[in-house]
Amino acid sequence: MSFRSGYIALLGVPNVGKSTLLNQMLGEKLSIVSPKAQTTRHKILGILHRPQAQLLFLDTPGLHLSKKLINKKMLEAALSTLHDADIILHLIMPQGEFKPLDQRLFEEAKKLAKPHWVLINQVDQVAKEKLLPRMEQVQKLWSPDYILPLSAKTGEGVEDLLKLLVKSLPEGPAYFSSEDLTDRNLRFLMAERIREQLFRQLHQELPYGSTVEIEAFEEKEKLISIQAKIILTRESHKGMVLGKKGAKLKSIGQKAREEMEAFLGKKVYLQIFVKVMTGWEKNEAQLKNFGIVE
Ligand SMILES: Nc1nc2c(ncn2[C@@H]2O[C@H](COP(=O)(O)OP(=O)(O)OP(=O)(O)O)[C@@H](O)[C@H]2O)c(=O)[nH]1
Ligand SMILES: [Mg+2]
Repeated sequence: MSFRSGYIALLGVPNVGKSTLLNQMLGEKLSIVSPKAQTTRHKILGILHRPQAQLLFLDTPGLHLSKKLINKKMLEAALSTLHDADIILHLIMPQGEFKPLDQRLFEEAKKLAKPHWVLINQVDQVAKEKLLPRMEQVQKLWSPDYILPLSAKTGEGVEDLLKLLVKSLPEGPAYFSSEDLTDRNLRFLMAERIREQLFRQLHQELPYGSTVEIEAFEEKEKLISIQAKIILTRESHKGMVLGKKGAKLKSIGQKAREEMEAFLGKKVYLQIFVKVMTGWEKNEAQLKNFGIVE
């Protein structure tokens, strides 16, 4: 059997489960996940190594229309992956209305003549009888190359998807060495773990006006020492991030540190500072600086 490889883009509206699926396929928590929409802000490559194939997954920000610069840039970043992809995985919910961007995604895939697979995710959330009508609806709307029901959370249907992907990828070399999990560096991945806690532990709009930068990452013999900065867009948010007597920040730091230790397999000493930078999310140069714009 010949070796196969290629890029596989994970696309869909916010919260549908793209990052959860990426992690499930990799068997590793690479991308951050939260119940809030628009958790993922950057295009993230996740590499799955199989004996006869290398699958290069691109996790993307959820497709969402907004006038805000940061959201526009996130949408651009997501749609740009269409050009790199050999296969487009379009995730949808098992019930509910489609969004205009679902239709747009289908049209873009067609325009580019790329394989368009529809994944009905979160099937653990609905009764089995609901799946057939959903599949028929998708078939009528887009007649995609495949329609696969699965659950990114439980893993149901995921191995079948992987087998089909391996068969469908073009013949090609291993582009990355066998130890590589991603093209992102550890600083990025650790900053993401703090951002995940901001999404999980802060309310309403607060996480959307925040970002995280790693200022120092120092590997010592027995531990890794990390210094991070949470950047907020408004002074009034600082108190909410710190919480009463600093309790909220402590809890964010604690959980982020546990996640870091699980990923790095080493003890972590984490220090977090909070800084206000007004309007960073409206400034293209800053968005570039934080890696949201390439
Ligand atoms: N029950 C169930 N929940 C799921 C499944 N997949 C994802 N979720 C949950 O849905 C929420 C969103 O998951 P994410 O993986 O962050 O979704 P996403 O598409 O990456 O979202 P954005 O990055 O915001 O675009 C989380 O609370 C997940 O635990 C699934 O198959 N079943
Ligand atoms: Mg995501």
